[in-house]
Amino acid sequence: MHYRILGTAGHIDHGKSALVKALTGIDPDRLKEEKERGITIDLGFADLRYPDGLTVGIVDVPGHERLIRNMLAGASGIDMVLLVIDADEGVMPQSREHLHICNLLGIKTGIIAITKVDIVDDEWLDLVKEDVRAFVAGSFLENAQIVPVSSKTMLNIDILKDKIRAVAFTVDPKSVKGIFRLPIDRVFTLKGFGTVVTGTAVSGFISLNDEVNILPSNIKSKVRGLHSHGKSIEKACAGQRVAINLQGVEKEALKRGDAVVMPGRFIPSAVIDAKLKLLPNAPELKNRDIVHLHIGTTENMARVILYEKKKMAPGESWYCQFRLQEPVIVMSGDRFIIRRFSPLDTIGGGVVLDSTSYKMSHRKNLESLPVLERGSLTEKIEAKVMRSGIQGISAPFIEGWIHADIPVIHNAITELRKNGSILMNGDLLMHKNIFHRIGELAKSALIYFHKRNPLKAGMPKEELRSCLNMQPKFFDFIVAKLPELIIERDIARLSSFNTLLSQEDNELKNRVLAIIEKAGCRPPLREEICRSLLIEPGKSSDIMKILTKQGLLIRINDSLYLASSVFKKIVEQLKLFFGTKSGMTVKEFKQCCGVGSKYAIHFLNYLDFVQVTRRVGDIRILLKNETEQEEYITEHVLH
Ligand SMILES: Nc1nc2c(ncn2[C@@H]2O[C@H](COP(=O)(O)OP(=O)(O)OP(=O)(O)O)[C@@H](O)[C@H]2O)c(=O)[nH]1
Ligand SMILES: [Mg+2]
Repeated sequence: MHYRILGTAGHIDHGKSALVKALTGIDPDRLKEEKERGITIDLGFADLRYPDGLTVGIVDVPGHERLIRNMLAGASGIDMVLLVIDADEGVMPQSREHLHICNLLGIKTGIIAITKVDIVDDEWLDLVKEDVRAFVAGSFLENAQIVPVSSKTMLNIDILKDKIRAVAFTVDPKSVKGIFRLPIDRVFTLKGFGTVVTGTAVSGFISLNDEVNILPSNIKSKVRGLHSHGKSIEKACAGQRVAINLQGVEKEALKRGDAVVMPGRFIPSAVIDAKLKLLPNAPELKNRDIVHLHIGTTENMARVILYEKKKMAPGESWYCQFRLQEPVIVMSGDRFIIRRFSPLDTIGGGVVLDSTSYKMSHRKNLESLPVLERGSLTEKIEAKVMRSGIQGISAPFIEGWIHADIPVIHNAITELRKNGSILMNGDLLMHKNIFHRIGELAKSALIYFHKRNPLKAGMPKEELRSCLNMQPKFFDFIVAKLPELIIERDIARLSSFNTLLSQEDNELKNRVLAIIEKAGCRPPLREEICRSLLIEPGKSSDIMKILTKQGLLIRINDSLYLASSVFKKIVEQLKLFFGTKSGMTVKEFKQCCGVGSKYAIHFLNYLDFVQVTRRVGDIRILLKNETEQEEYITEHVLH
């Protein structure tokens, strides 16, 4: 089966809908008001089926100048255009505007139908043909076939059908291997079914019972039913007009412009980088002007930030950033149209280069835009990973970021990892330049911290992470790769840090140690040391921490520290004692180790804590063998 989408285009009343009906037998004007007023108001749909398996879905658009927004929603997904021109009236303003729009949307091919030939004579028809040829000169329809038709007499309708078929096969089909996305163009309820949305599947495929997301409102749902071209189906793919019956979603929660997508791949964004082209007859566009931005079936107000430019002249192309009023779901490579407010007309359009951009400095953003415009897929992905900076970007989001087949995206990522351009942790990607920059930033943050806190073992890890503004998972991954950074428990320090202790503090540290060592089993409390050496309590704490960390002191509690050498002796004494006895009272402990009453309970509690001894009623027993004790002490105490 082959699927293509054809859109009509042309001035009001030129016979677009009548021609669709003549071609397919389906009247695309389905609304009561449309029938009454004889004009198309909203999009109409029909399909043209050929015996060889080709189905051309037709999107019929309104020609009225005030209804261009509906026309744009319809034109966004089309592969080819059927430009309709009234033989009597010839080229009119919306013939021109629709042609411009199709040009800007990057539509590559189509057919021109001159309608209502039953009401003009041959001579007039020849003049109109000449006129039309001149009108499309220089556009993508320059060499398109011109077919004179009458929907009233059915003249040349079969010929037109054949020509549509021939043109359809010259168009590349939409990719089934891309990520599934369907911009919604209609929402309605069907009795007995519930909410149904329709649209053109622009990439990928979808099956019955698939989980889907509706974005940007982030609604989770499931595909309860699928219809395409009038038939109930189990699987729908890119290029098809699709109706999806969504489970558990109210009609009111959805609107044209939302997108049905595969979960976990898309990020709604209100900041979009693009290459914009102004139409030759457009007024100049100034930096920060506000425009109507139409992408896919979405319509939004947006401020245009021109990169390093104050204004754009008619006919000019340049890079810009759109800052939208509401987030949208679009992909890099999508086409867009901009319209101004008053008078309301189309002034330009172009292509999205980064669908989820950032409000960064102009220069930084601008640098990578030519790559995002013209680079290979691998280069574009590298540029995007670079742009995503310190936060990185996950590989599944790349699938929803750019138009490309999923396997091709993953090959590109593998290539970038192999050549060292990007790092990957789980599915999170980071550019090597950003990694180096984080290394530098972390280093300077620690240098600064150590300088200001020379007695502290290092900076709390969490503080460093938040100062670098990184996600926890990525932070651990990155610091593990930086040899000059050491993380011990929850503290980060530079590997060279010890040398940062000032000479004065070093001397102080040695004096504290000497006092405690000299006092043996009766060490002064930290507060007493502070008083005798005139040290601030905070500083004394830091000094104790360093000494403990260096393995020179044992911390019994916040006030009481014991020299490690003395502690070792106590343990040795205990073992001698337990060589002959199996239990020890507090009194026996005091006698055996020469410890005063003031300390005995604290020391014993500590010995229990480090599992040298255990308290059983009023006595202590020896708990572990020597190696076990040493291992336990090194692991839990000497840090
Ligand atoms: N004589 C004659 N009349 C036609 C032909 N095609 C369309 N008409 C008439 O032209 C009028 C407009 O036709 P539509 O098909 O509604 O025009 P449209 O281009 O769809 O108009 P909008 O959707 O409102 O832009 C209707 O009254 C049609 O009957 C034709 O081939 N011959
Ligand atoms: Mg119509």
